Amino acid sequence: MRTTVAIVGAGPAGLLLARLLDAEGIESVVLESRDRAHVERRQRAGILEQGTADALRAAGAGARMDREGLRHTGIELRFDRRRHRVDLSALTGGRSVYVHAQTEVCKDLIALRLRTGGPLLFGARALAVEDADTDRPRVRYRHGGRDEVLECSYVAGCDGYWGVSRAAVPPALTRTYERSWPYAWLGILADVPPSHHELVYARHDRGFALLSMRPAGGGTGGAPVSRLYLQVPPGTDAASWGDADIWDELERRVETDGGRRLARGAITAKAVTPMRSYVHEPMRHGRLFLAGDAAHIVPPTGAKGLNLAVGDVVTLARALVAHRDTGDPAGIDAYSADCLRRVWQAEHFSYTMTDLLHRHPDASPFDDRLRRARLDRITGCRAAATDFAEGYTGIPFPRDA
Ligand code: RFL
Ligand code: PHB
Repeated sequence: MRTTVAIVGAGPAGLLLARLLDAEGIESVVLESRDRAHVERRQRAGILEQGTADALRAAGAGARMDREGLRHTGIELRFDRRRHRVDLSALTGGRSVYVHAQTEVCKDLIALRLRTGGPLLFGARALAVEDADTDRPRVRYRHGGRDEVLECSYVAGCDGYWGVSRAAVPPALTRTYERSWPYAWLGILADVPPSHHELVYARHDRGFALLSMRPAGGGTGGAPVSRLYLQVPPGTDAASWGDADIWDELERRVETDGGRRLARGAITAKAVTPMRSYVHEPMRHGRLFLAGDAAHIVPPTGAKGLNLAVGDVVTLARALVAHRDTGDPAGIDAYSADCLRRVWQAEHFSYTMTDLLHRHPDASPFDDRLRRARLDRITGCRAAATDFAEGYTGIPFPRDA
C-alpha cells in the first residue's frame, strides 16, 4: 500500500492529524494496534484548553464538545483547610477550559474519519519505521495475521509513549530528558454528581487529591458524574483500595472548615496512573515527525498531555499544507523547534504544579513551607495568579503566539 502520510497510532494526535489532512485533501493511512472499542473506552484526559477546543471546532469535530462539554472559567485550590478560587477567565482576558472527555473526542474523530476520510486500520500494529531519512520512508506493520508494508512520503509517529516510531531516530542524534515522580494517581469514575461545580486541586499532609468530573454525555441531558484522583505510592494495586477507603481518604484530603461532605456513589472504574516527565529531542528526523505522547510525557496534574498532542499535529498539518501549496519547507524544518518551545513551557508548568500540590516522601519541613509560600503567592498576588492562569489555560500553539 502507498499513501502520502502514514499515521502510526489512533489516539487524539493521530486521529486529529488524519482529520486535518482529510480536510486539506492530503491522503493518509492510519494504523492502530488496538481495536476500536479499546480506543473509544480508554479513560484519560478530561480538560481541554481553549486552543484545543478551537482546533477541534475548526476541524469540524467540536459540535458535541459545545453541546455536552462544560466550560469552566475557574478552578479551586485547597490547602490548610481553606478554599481559594483562581478566576482563570478574569486573569487571562476571558480564556477558559472545557471539561470534555478524551473518549468522546476520539469517538467523534473516528466516526468522522470512517464516514468521510481515508483508511483507518484497527488491529494494525506498526513494527518499525524504516528509511525515515530518505524520500521514501515506510512503515512495516502486522494486520490480520500478515506482515505488510506501507510506503509513504511522510510518517507521523503518533503512537504514544510505548510506540515504535521514536526508535527510528538514531540514538546518536537523540537526546532524552526524564524525571520520574515518587508517587502515582489512583483515579476513579463514580456515578454521583460532583460535589463542587469546578475542579478542586487539594494539597494535604496525607497527599494530593483532585475532584474533577465528566459531562453526562450521549445527549442525555443528565447530571455530570464524578472523576476523582488520589495521590498513592507508585506501584499501588488499584484493587487494594476498597471503595469506602477511597471515599474516606478523598474526604479527609479535601476537607475544609465548615465545608460540605463529599457526595458518594457507585465507583464504576478504578485505575492507577504512574507519573512521568519525559521529552525526546528532536521531534523530527528526516520525514518522520513525532507528535503527542510519542515525543513527550507530562504528569497529569496540569492537564496538558492531550493539549500538547493537539498543538503538535496542528503545527504539523500546517507545515505539510504550506509545503504542498508553496514548496516552502520552512514549517517542516522548524517543526521540532517550534513544538519543543511549547512542550518545555508545559513541562515546566506541569512540573511546578505537581511539585506544589503533592506530598513528597522525603520533603523536609523547610521544603514544605516553601511550597506553601508559593501557594500563598498564587492565591494572594495577582501577578502570580495571572502566570498560573495563563499556564493552566494553555500556552499558545506555535506561530499563534
Ligand atoms: P495516545 O493517546 O497514547 O495514543 C497512541 C495510540 O497509538 C497506538 N499505538 C500503536 N498503533 C500502531 N502501532 C503501534 N506499534 C502502536 N503503539 C501504540 C495506541 O494504541 C494508541 O491508540 O497518545 P496521543 O495521541 O499522543 O495522545 C496523548 C494523550 O492521550 C495523553 O497525553 C493524555 O491522555 C494525558 N492526560 C491528560 N491530558 C490533558 O491534556 N488533559 C487532561 O485532563 C489529562 N488527564 C491524562 C489525564 C492522562 C492520564 N493517564 C491515564 C495517563 C489523566 C490521566 C489519568
Ligand atoms: C480529569 O478530569 O481527568 C483531569 C482533570 C484535571 C487534571 C487531570 C485530569 O489536572
